[in-house]
Order: sequence, then C-alpha cells, then structure tokens
Amino acid sequence: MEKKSCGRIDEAISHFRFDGELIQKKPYGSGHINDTFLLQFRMKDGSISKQILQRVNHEIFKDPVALMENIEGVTTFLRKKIIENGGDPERETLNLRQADNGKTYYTDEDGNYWRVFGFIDGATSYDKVEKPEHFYQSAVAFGHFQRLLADYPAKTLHETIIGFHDTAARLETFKKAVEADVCGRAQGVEKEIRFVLEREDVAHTFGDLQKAGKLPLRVTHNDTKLNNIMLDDETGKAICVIDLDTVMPGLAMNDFGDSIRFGASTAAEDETDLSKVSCDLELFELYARGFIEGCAGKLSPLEISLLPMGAKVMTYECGMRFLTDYLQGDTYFKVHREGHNLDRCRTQFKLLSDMEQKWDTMQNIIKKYM
Ligand code: ADP
Ligand code: GN1
Ligand code: MG
Repeated sequence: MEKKSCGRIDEAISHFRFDGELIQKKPYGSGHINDTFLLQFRMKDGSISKQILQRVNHEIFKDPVALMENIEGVTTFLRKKIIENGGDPERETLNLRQADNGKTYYTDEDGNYWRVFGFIDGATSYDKVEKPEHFYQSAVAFGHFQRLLADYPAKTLHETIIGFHDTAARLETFKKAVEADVCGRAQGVEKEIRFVLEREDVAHTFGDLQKAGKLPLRVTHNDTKLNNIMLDDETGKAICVIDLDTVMPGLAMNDFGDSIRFGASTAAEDETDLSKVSCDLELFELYARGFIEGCAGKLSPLEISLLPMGAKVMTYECGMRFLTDYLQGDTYFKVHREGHNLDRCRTQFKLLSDMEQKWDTMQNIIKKYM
C-alpha cells in the first residue's frame, strides 16, 4: 500500500501550504491502517518545522470525506474546550492543515485522500509500556477524552466503519471467511478456528445488553492502543489522543478493553513466542484506576462492572479480525512478514486464555472501584 501512495506523495505535498524548504520525507510510525509520513522543513531562521502527512486508507474507510468531516468536527470541538481549560491547543489535540483547495484534505489524480497534521513535538507514541506511569497517564487521557466528548453532538458523527465493534457481526464475517477459505489456509488453523467458535457467547455479550437498553452509547475513540496517544517526553503526561478515524458512538468498555488488550499484554501484539504473552494484572489495575478517574463519574455502575468483559471482548474480537484477515489473504491490516496476521491472532488468543484463568481476580480488582 505504501508503494501505491509513494508515487503521489510529491503531488500531495505540493497541494498543502507549507512554510520553509522541504528537507526530509520518510515513512513514519507503526500504524496498521494509513500511510503516514514525517515531513521536515527548514525555515528561514534555520529552525525545523515538522508535519505529519497521511494517506487515508480509503479501502478501509469507504467515505473519506465523511471521515474528514468527523475529524474536523471533533478537533474543532476539542480545541475550544482545551482553550477554555487553559491548555495548549497546538499540542493537546490534532490540528489539520489546509490544502490549497481550502479543504482539510487533497484528493490526488489516483483518488487517494491526503491530509496533514501539525507534528506534536517533544512527545512520543509508545508501542509498548516502558513505564507503568505512562500506561496510567494514557488511561486518564482516554477516559478524559470520552468525558470531553460527552456533550459532542453524536448525531452529526458519521459511522466511518459500519459495525466497527459489532463483535457478533464480525463473528458472522469470520464464519463466512472460514467457509469461503479463498486462500486454502483454513486447514492449517483449525485450532484457532475452534478457539473462536468455542467462545461465541463473548461475541454476543454487549450486543444483547444493548438490545435490552442497558448500555449507553457514548462518543468513544474505538481504537485506544497505547500508540494512539502522545506522551510528553519531559513530564511523561499523556498530552494528546491521536488517530481519530474511528471516533464514533460506541461503548465505554470497548475503549477500556482495547487499551488492556494492547498495553497490559506482557508481549508485543505480534510476538511469536507465546510463552511471553500474558495479561499483567498490575497494569490492568493501574489502567482501570486511571480510566475511571479520567471518565470522572460518568460511567454507570454496570459499565464499571463490565470493564473486565470489555478486555475479553476486545481481545477476542481483535484476534478474530486478525484470523479473518489471514484467511482472506491479508487485505486489511498491513503485514510485514509471512503469517504476520496469524502470529497476531495467536497472541490475542493466548492473552484471552490468560484472562480466562485470571477472571475472578480481574473482577475483584474492578469491584474495588465501584
Ligand atoms: P494508523 O491509523 O495507521 O494507526 P495513526 O494516525 O495512528 O495511523 O498514525 C501512525 C503513527 O504516526 C502514530 O502511532 C504516531 O506515532 C504518528 N503520528 C500520527 N500523528 C502524529 C502527530 N500529529 N504528531 C506526531 N506523531 C504522529
Ligand atoms: C488498527 O490504526 P491502528 O494501527 O491504530 C485497527 C484497530 C485494531 C488495531 C490492532 C481502523 O489500529 O481496530 O485494534 O489495528 N484500526 C482499524 O493493532 O481497523
Ligand atoms: Mg494508530
């Protein structure tokens, strides 16, 4: 995918209003979806200005214009709140730059959508928890993000990926992928397929409660990986929530759970030595404390009690999505080696098994915060 977009990168750059002379452009970050580039410009006074250029993955986000409307709306809303709270809007929210067509995106000759964000300097997005305090800070920030957006007009948000966390619908898609077996890979992953099918109840838990009207839809981030947050290099505080492509009405427990799935795992998402993969309960508790604190009283007792279930559901769903993509020929997530999606699927299932073992303790930890 990167190769496809590289051909048009110069065209895209020429359609944004940058100051200074371009001295570097290079692929950046470890996201699985968009093509991200760091651009560096030398200014007249010798200083360096950095910008993030992204090609939106329009095979995944089918309506990039609607997606950009969401991001414009959310960042404008956050900017206002940050200013009201005496914060720094240049660092505490993403800032879209204008293209020469007056819009916040440029469409190239091949139909790719490009956008530019101001680079958040002096901050890092981590692929792994290096200090527990960082994880706690990210929890407060994701909780706070949800609270800040509590009065965002949710009806104006477009659903950028239909049924993004509809786990039951994803289970159906998975079953179809097994059935179709377009790459002839199903035979080699019978164990993993069985793992999914033995846990169908997990896929239905939240959908059933929603149908019964027991769970509020909130404006959530929906992709709360640790590397979707920037932590200040000096203070260690989480300063900015990034990757806003999936901000949509959703469930608080899923935002919690996706962070646990990624950050409380003792190994990388694509670790091949499964003996290294487990759920670190100290990190789980730390994140729970920070998230509940960040949401500042907005979560209902039922939502809080379902936080451990959020961790299970998101781990199950993500593992199933990796396996589906493996079966379908690796067309969704970027892969960097043979069997990459299968490796990712296996870490998720190992993690989920470990959560099952630790289930009572996970629930007891959350009870303390109710
Ligand atoms: P993807 O959807 O592919 O995950 P992201 O929007 O998360 O794309 O961007 C990928 C990576 O690029 C992030 O994890 C982060 O490291 C970096 N990044 C994105 N936006 C910024 C920004 N405004 N400032 C600094 N780094 C950024
Ligand atoms: C993708 O975009 P990124 O890399 O932050 C994916 C998430 C998955 C995650 C797994 C839009 O996140 O849903 O949980 O990979 N984003 C999308 O690492 O599908
Ligand atoms: Mg990302």
